[in-house]
Amino acid sequence: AETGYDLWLRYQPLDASTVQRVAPKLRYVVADGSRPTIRAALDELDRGLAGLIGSAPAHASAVRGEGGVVLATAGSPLLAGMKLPLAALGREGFLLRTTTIGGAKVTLIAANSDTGLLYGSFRLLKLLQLRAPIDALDVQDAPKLQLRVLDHWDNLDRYVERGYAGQSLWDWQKLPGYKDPRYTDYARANASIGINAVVPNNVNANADILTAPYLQKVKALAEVFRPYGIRIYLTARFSAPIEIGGLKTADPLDPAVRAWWKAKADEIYAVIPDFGGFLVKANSEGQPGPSDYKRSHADGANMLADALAPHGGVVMWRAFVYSEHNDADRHKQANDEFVPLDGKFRDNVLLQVKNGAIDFQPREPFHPLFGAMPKTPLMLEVQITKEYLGFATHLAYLGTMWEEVLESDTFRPRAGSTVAKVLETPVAPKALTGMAGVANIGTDVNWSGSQFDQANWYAYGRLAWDPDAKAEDIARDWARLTWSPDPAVVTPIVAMMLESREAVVNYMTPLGLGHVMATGHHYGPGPWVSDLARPEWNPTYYHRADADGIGFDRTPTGTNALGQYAPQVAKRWGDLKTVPDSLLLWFHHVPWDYRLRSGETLWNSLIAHYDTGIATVEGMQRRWAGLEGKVDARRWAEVRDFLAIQRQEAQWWRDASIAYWQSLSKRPLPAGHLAPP
Ligand code: GCW
Repeated sequence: AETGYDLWLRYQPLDASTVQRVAPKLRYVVADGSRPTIRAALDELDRGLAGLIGSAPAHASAVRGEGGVVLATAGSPLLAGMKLPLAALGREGFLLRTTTIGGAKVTLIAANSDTGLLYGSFRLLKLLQLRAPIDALDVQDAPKLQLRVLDHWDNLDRYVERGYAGQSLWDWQKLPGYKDPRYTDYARANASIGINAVVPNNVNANADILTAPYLQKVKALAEVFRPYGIRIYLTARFSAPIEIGGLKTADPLDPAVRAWWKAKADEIYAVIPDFGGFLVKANSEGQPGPSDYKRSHADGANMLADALAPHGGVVMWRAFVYSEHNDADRHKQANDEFVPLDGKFRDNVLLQVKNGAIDFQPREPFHPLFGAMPKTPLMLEVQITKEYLGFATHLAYLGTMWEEVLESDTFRPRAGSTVAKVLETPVAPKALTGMAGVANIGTDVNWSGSQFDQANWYAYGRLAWDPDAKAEDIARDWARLTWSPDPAVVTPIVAMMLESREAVVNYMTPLGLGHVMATGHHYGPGPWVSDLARPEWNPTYYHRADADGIGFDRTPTGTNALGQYAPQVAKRWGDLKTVPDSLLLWFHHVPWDYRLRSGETLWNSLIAHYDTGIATVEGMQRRWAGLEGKVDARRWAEVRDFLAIQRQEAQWWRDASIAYWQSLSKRPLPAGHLAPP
């Protein structure tokens, strides 16, 4: 039965005529299977071709006529005499070419590293899954970012913070003795989309992960991941020297603390020689950090960076920092904190910045730090798990959301400097680049809690590889790989995916609203909540609605968070004549009767957006109903039921939100507003 376990690597049999066409070209593979990563590539080619064309290829040590797939790294005698543009591919790129070796027409996969060959093998299989012709291949590809990271917010007791797909995959109790084969399937899935770094534990960190027994368990995971080109990183709890080191302080300038971290790094590298480094959440939401000792974030990050540097490790230091002791608009706090530190971090530190300044809302403007720290490598952090977008039950394809951020023009240093360009352009010749995604993966059979949430894992990998990729192309590939190559299936699925995120925005946070979710779980509506201990956790802090109007004035008459953006951005978003409706209430406080550029009043438009959100979900239900019998029954029924939940809860969002707004605005519901059934 279809469960979704195979993700986008289903390798379903090709139809007979396609098999006729491609099978003779893929009869044997020439590769050095004694190298672990090439072994992984061979295993995948065996598995994929067995599924797709009905038989695994033979393994050969030399070209022996037509029908060969040849895997070769730079310098291999197999490539003698060929002029290949390998230099342009970097360490992880690959090329895929139909060419002639020893007089025989073969399919060549060439790269500078074994990982490149693995990526090329996955690409060949993907082309076959997509029924693309493989007779005259000439593909060349390389990732645009160096670190393509999955961050798991998994606790050591297997509870996943903001996880909606079951327990943590990592069964620490059975590690290191038992390496669940699922870890290998996880690594395969990641490698197939180019993810090359994994942080298995939560940023709200438990220092125990850094103790000797846990390092043995981490080592076992690293051994599974290594052949797949994936390095393991760990979150470092800033107070670890006190908690597991027996020191009295964790002050980053204290010599004993520095020595402790250095010794800890040496210990980790003795166990895991290719350990990647640390991810750190410090002085945020109660986590310990350098500010506890009146030291800067640079002091904290640099101490860890110095401990890792001799081993080639890096520090990913999170910019998600705000404090209840700071009266400034939360939107401004990270910039206030970090911009003055530009240029003060070691070369092996990256600053990891969420896509928006608040917190993974259904829509946020891009974070003003992008473009504002020209001397500091910045990573984008996105949330694949849908904490604020309806968990796993609401269908929301996030490719379009991330594309919106990546395409945003920061105007820094110049027009056209999109967030994608900021990420892709190293701040110095050898500087680090990267992107991180908070994983949506757990022990559920379908990995991600729903069939469609697999698309978000997939899209994240594709965008981390190429931040300029198009969300629609990614959705189409995913739909074809995951559901069916039949255009009658692909077209409606892609349409659903492309409209889905805006539907969520419409029924949860229309017109630039944000952070109006109920407290704690963040699943349902709670715009009325105003009594939480920390003011910046209250929805009322964000929407500022009262009898007169609604919205957060972040222009110069308000908090002027807009002043943290480039002047071109501040001007456009700060002016009511030019701010897009989609960000109106994020930056402006306006009266309920304010006229939008469409001529509609804000009040009527607000109601219309909620209605549109529900209508879009109903449209998705209709599209899905049309696919009954065209996709397997089990996955189809699951999606149908989830859409029904989403429809019901979209209405919950609308009705609860409107009832609350109406208690303030005292405006009548406009004619034509969808009445509750
Ligand atoms: O989105 C918020 C979440 C917290 C999370 C925090 C963070 C890991 O509500 O659960 O903690 O962000 O990103 O650190």
